Amino acid sequence: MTRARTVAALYDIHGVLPALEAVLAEPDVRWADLVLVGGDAVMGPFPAETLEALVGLGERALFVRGNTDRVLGELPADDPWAERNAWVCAELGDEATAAVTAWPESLAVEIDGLGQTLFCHGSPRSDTEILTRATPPERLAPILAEVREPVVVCGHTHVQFDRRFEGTRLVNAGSLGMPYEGETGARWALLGPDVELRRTSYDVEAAANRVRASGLPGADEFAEEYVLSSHSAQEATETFEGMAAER
Ligand SMILES: [Mn+2]
Repeated sequence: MTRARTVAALYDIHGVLPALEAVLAEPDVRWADLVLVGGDAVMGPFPAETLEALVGLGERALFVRGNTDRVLGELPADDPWAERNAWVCAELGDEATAAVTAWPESLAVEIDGLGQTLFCHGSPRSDTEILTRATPPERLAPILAEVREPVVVCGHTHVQFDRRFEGTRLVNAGSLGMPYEGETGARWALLGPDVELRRTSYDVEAAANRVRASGLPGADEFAEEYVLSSHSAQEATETFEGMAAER
């Protein structure tokens, strides 16, 4: 079992390198024992540079795979992100693509003050399962039934929360690159000895210009939709819970 005093949880970076650069410059990230990358790291405008920056952290970096990492190179042609997916794979190259798709689905770290903490992308049992601040007890109970760790950190829905359900503290670290928080800025979480949900502001106008010049298919839309504007947390949460109820 890996042990740490502090872990910076960086989720859903989505290749937004300017957001990652800003967060990696945070003193609490620079001094964190571990940087836990919680999946959906590269599906966006700067996949190769994002991966390089993370791998460059050396042994401090640990990786969990997200759904968009898992399907690199194999999205059906009619998927709305198929073109971006193909572009990201080409940017990464075969070796890096294979490395990303081989990341584990989850891993646990013993964190001082928190205890055993399980990091996953969607939920402990699925990288596409939706967990929000509004997920009702009847949906939470089976998801957490087999979980032994007292703390679970997830992402995928891009809205931060810190809630408790029976014996489990369930945290969503939020998203660096595609935050749905009603305001711009990168979201992440600092773990140990408590849980802090953090926001790092950065120059989103400059970042949007870099995104537009990245070559990502639909780069202008990406910059507008995810870097310059932000859906409200309430709206995103309701949308996700509606999707979850339909499944
Ligand atoms: Mn995801």
